[in-house]
Amino acid sequence: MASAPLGVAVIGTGRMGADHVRRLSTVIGGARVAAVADLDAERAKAVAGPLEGCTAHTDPAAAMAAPGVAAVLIASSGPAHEPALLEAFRRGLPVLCEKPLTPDPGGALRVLEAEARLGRRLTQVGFMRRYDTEYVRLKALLDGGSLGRALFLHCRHRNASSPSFFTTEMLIRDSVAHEVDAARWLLGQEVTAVQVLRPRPSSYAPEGLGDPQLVLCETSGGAVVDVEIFVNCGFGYEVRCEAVCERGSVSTGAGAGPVVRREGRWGGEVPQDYTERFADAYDREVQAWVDATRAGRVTGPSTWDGYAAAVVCEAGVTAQRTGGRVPVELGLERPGLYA
Ligand code: ISE
Repeated sequence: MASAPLGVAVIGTGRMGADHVRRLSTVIGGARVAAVADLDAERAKAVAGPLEGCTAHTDPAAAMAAPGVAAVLIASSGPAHEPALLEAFRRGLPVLCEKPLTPDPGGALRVLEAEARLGRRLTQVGFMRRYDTEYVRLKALLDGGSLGRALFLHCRHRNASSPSFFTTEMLIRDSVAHEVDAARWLLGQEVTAVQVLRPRPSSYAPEGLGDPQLVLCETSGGAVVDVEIFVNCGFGYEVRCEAVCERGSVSTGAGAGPVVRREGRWGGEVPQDYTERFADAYDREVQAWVDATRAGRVTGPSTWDGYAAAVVCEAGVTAQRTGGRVPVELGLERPGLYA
């Protein structure tokens, strides 16, 4: 493995991008932030300022061209991912791209085709649940076979509140995208159909936001996945998954924090957001990317996984609108590059 730290250009310095800059600079080993880009020049400068040798840009391409950059971490908003990915491919730079790969299947397909033309993988998609200790154990138990075949995944995905720009479609494309990837990965199956049930929105949901919803997915191996998505639950951040199998069940996300007994009551804390709940998973994800990149490899969730998630989410958005059961057509076989 090369000894020089990997110089990373971080594209997007909002909440997730800034958290990854902190992680690359102070938590994990073998990397440094060589450049950052953000449409907000002041924000980019503020993030780059304390970091030695880090330049600030408003143009992602300029950040990728900056001295010392050997890899790219894309953490800008979903619609900005496609041009940034294509630019990284043009420069032959390995990429860690936050989810969603792109918000729409058309964009994901163009990215897939561009990577296929290169004939090698350059992209790891930021589905960080695959690096969460409990999810990793859940997968090992399912793969081990002692519980038999998985029949159901019961998932709950709750955010304390949603940002002001959040739309009803984003409940699927931005939030449930995680469960779509987790289900495909945990079960080793594709999602074949989606339905969405929409209760009367919570009176605490922002005007016009259809929150919460229940998303039902059928899979190629005959399992059913149900996802409660509730992005203004008020009390905190909660992600749970229970796999019900033929001979037992496994559940994750119950919260194993310290339990306090005081004045006749007992209780603990609920994390308030994903950067807190999945902090360890993000650390492992980014460390795995840096290690693989320095060793000249690309691992983890691929462009194919990002494409498949985008196609399932598109079906989910159609199901939101129509109220019907929407079959999922991936439209192409998994290319050999992603075997
Ligand atoms: C956000 O973008 C994430 O990725 C979080 O994990 C998810 O819980 C949240 O709903 C999304 O908006």
